[in-house]
Amino acid sequence: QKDYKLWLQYNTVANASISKEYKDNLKGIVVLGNSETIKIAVKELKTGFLQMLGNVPEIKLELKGENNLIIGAQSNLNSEIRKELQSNFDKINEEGFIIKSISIQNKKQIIITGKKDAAVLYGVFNFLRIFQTNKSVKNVNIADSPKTNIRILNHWDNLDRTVERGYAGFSLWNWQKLPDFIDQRYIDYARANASIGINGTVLTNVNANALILTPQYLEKVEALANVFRPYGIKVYLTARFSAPIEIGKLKTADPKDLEVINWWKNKAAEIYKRIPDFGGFLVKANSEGQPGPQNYGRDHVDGANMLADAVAPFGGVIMWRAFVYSEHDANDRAKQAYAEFQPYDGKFKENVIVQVKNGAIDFQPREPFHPLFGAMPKTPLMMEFQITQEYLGFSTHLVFLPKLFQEVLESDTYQKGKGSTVAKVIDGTLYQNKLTGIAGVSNIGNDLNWTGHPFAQANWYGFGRLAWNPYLDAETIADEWLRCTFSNDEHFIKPVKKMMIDSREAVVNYMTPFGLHHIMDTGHHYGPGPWVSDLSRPEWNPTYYHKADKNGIGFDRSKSGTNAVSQYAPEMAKVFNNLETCPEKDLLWFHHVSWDYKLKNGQTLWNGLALKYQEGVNQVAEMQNVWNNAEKYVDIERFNEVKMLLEIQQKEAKWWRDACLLYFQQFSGKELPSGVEKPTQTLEYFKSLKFPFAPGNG
Ligand code: BDP
Repeated sequence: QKDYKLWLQYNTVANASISKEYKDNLKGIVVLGNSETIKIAVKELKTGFLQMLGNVPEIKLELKGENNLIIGAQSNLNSEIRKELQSNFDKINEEGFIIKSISIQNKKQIIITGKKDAAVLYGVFNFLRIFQTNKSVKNVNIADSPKTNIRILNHWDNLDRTVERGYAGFSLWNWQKLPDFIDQRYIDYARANASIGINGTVLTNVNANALILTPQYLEKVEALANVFRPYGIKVYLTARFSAPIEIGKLKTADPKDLEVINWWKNKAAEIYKRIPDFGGFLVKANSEGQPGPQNYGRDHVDGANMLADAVAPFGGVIMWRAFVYSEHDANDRAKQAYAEFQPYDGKFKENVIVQVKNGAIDFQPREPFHPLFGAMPKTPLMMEFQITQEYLGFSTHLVFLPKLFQEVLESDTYQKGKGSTVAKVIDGTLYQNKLTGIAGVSNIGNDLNWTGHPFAQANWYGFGRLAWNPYLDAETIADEWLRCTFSNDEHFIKPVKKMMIDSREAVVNYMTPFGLHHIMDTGHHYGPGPWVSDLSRPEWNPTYYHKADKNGIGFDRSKSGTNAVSQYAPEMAKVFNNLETCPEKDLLWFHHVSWDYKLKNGQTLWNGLALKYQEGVNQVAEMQNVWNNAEKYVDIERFNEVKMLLEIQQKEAKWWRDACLLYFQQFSGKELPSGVEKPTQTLEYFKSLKFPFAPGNG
């Protein structure tokens, strides 16, 4: 099944001259070193050569002859090669790799190396990508290092194998059969991650279960860690703050209590005894009902630092989430994480990194960047993106997320003057942080194709590539992914790449144009629910976010409103605060705007809004066109899958348009402008739709 192979299809190189070039330049493979990781690298090369070129070059254990591919870590190279590559080694970090044409004793060779074996493996995957994308290997000269330390997937997987916000089946982790049964899936998962440079995985849900920290489960975690290790992937777990009570039989989980402190120290020692390279803990505390230090009158710093002390002797880290909003202050949820965390700047221990979602609310189709980025110069901040499409049509809608990720990473915070982009906060260059990272909430499950939608694989891929290099652009990523996953034919690449790039704006248009947000239906977040107003906490209700009334629509976060703009650097605060300068894409995020407000193109807001919803629908129709024309370049199974999914997406884009416009029309009292199709159902009908078994509801 092609779907299962992800971007590692290794299709035959169709272009004869390129294929010949590869064969001429690569007649043997010289393997230096014999670790598990190097064995994996060799196996990968064999598979790649066989599938793409039809034969495997001779494998040699020492350097003989010319036109070899040499693979091995720096310490295994002979002194001549080491000397030759010294300046390249100076440029890379511990995980970086070198792929280079070199001449040794007048003999031409290509070498793949790095400072450790895992880096060599990264080099091998990157080298195979050269074949996959049909690029030349003549005079190849690449030295590339990841720009962040922790490149990690967050699995919101429960121990019963349900996946919170998971739309690709059940959890990969078969806890019942572990540790004795090693599913091939674990190996294939590790391989796929290594191929894009992901080096960590949090196995369990942020809404944590303390049982994972019991010996019965740690044994299973250890088995997974053993599988992932040779691929350069560390295992992390979520730590339930009340675990000392729940599984430790203590009376409290107060982070200042000596018994509690010791309990965590012992727990850490127990874990590291099994898993010496255990990564550390991810913690959701005092957020949405999760226990935390505040239950004991302590704060986030007390909680995080206590855990940090427990894992520090073993080199572990604590990823402490800043996703907090209190039910006692519903004035503006967007302000709360900043209000609570910013004052803690400089107070966390060295091995704590604060994990911040890309926007201040919650993984919406579009949000302005989170105001915490750049605002905590003395604290390492890590990005949390959501790869699973909780608010973007689940794994049913084709949305290429790297476009969203790039928009966030490129945003200028101005916190240290112009050019203080979010990417520079994340890679540590803005404030010289040593600990850096990017997390992606995984979209992976046990569906045959891993991610539910064949194109959702591109979001896993793109996340990994951006975690490695947050400055990559989405087009480059789409281009690579398409070539590796489907075909190198330009007639296919060009239109389908454009379709992917445009897909992000399409979903914004048909769901939440002009900065609207959180108007999805209750609980499961599938489909429109702008009318929902009966949830127990005000800030869970769509009506809280759009605030539509007869005067207009939007959340006033300007100085005359909740003043959330003041959490940004003065330059950005000014831009967002002023109706004239606020980017129209964020208009209703920051302003309550009258229905008659004139947009830049001269339309009224009401007409503009309606036309945007229509544009989103039209864009999906165009995506269908593009895909139908791609039929001859794609295998029938994947072609049909995507075709059917796009048909659903088209239906649902119309559903979004009609439901939202009918609902908002009650307030605007205006006709739909020409160019917008008339709804075929009533508002009552849309309100009556219920989805009791929507997936991912935890
Ligand atoms: C929200 C999800 C919820 C998560 C929460 C979180 O609806 O399932 O537990 O975020 O990130 O987006 O903690």
